[in-house]
Amino acid sequence: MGMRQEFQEAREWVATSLHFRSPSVSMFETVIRILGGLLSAFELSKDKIFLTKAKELADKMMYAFDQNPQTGLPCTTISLIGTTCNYASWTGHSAILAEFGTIQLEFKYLAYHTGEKKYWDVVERIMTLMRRAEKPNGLYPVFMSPSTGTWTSQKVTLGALGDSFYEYLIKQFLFTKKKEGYLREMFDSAALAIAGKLVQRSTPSKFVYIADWNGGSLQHKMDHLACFAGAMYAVAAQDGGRFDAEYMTLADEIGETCYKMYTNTRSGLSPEFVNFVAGSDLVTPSTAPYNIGRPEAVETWFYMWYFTRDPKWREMGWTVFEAFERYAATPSGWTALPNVNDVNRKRDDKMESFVLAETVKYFYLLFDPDYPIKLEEFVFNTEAHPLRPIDPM
Ligand code: DMJ
Repeated sequence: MGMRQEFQEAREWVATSLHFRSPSVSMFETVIRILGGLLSAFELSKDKIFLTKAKELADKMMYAFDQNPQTGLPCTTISLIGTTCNYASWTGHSAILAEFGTIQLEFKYLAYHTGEKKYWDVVERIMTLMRRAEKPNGLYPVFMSPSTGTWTSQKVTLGALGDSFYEYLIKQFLFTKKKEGYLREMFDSAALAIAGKLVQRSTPSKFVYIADWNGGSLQHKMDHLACFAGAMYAVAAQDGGRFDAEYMTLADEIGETCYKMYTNTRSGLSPEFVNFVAGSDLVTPSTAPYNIGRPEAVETWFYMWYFTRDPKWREMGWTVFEAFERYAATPSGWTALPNVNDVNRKRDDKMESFVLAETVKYFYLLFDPDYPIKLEEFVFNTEAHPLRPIDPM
């Protein structure tokens, strides 16, 4: 963005004042946001301080992979000043698919650039576990026992708890320069299972959505989180492969539905999820009417614009950008709305870090004519931190 002076100031802060001292953090969030951010800053600046700090952080997390010798699945909550390691009680002390399956790009990149294969091995072991795991209906349930490696739930979702595992199958394949065919195969078979089992159409308008599966039946709802799937299918459709046309059609339809999630409300901002009710298309739920500036819809519109240059994606993006500016903007950032249909409600006094890392970045890229970041040259981690592909180790 040309913000070189701001970057230098941030660089000095990282060099002198960034310390990793939290006694309790989410392993996954720390990897995708902090480790991923440091590695991407290294990628784009080539300044070694970012790699050094990334290694310092990763070294404080490595013990999390040693707690369950049979599976190597890392704990979900860890300490950066000790070796406390926990799995959340609300999951029945299970490991979470979207968490242990969305740390691979970061650890592999660190391994490659430090030459230390141990960072590669800890996350590749998880991929081997997934490759061999039983896949009900060709899909991956959201919880796994870290001690035995068996699934502890039957729920399957492209929303919370499942989402970015699927994204990292195709992104890992691209990230290692398409040299690891097993990742493409794992992605294609999961992507086709999603299309066959979870993809539904609403009535009366026939909007495409991705339902959840609870082990016995479909739940006709779609998290805003699941809107990333449009970008995922689009990125997977660029290889001249067998399923490119189907993937692009699905990506287009998901991008359209996710736009409806915004235009369907009074503020023009999407709720956290929508229910699909027969005869009424999509309905904002009373249990989650809030918007916290999530990025997944604009992520899909950006990828679709990049690959198709269809102006409709920019038009959608602009409409939603204006809604954010109108209802979420404050003098210091975009804040959260507790109810997207009640714009007079007092707004929350906080902004998630993904608003700048992802949402605003995707808006910027959607309208940037110069494309400094080319999707042919970079793979974005799930927090939108660009990394250049590496050779497998
Ligand atoms: C982000 O932190 C990442 O995109 C993650 O994969 C899922 N959720 C948030 C934003 O909604």
